[in-house]
Amino acid sequence: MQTSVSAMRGSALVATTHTARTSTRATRCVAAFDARRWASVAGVGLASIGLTLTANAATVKLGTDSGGLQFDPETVTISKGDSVTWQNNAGFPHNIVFDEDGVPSGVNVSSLNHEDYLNAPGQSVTSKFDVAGEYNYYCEPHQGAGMQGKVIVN
Ligand SMILES: [Cu+2]
Repeated sequence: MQTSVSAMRGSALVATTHTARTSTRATRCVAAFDARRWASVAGVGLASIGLTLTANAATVKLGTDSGGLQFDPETVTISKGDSVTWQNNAGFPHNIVFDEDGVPSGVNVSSLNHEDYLNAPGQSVTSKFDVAGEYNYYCEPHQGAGMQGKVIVN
């Protein structure tokens, strides 16, 4: 019983927040205030709400804003079950390749790799990481230029 009630409350909060994002600045302030009041009524700390609403994901640019052949940032740290999205930025085509010796043992790299070249501006791909550890990867076209990155999964 208690679980379903709190699930409903969670949904209500997400709806409120979504509305706030698409509204004017003034409305957003009001909505934030409402959320704070809601939090105190429900006995939920604002800190925990913040954690819940923070997207559990990281985004990595393919090529730096200045055109460098690098992943930006080169290292991202996420939690188990989170995803990483790579987005074409500059100097493409790029791709995302993990080798078996660069990931935790037993991880199937074919579920992480995006070997097809990303050719279009803004094109993106996403992989989900379910096993803790360090994952090293590189871009095949620019491996010789040192385009490599790391995902740390806690
Ligand atoms: Cu590349």
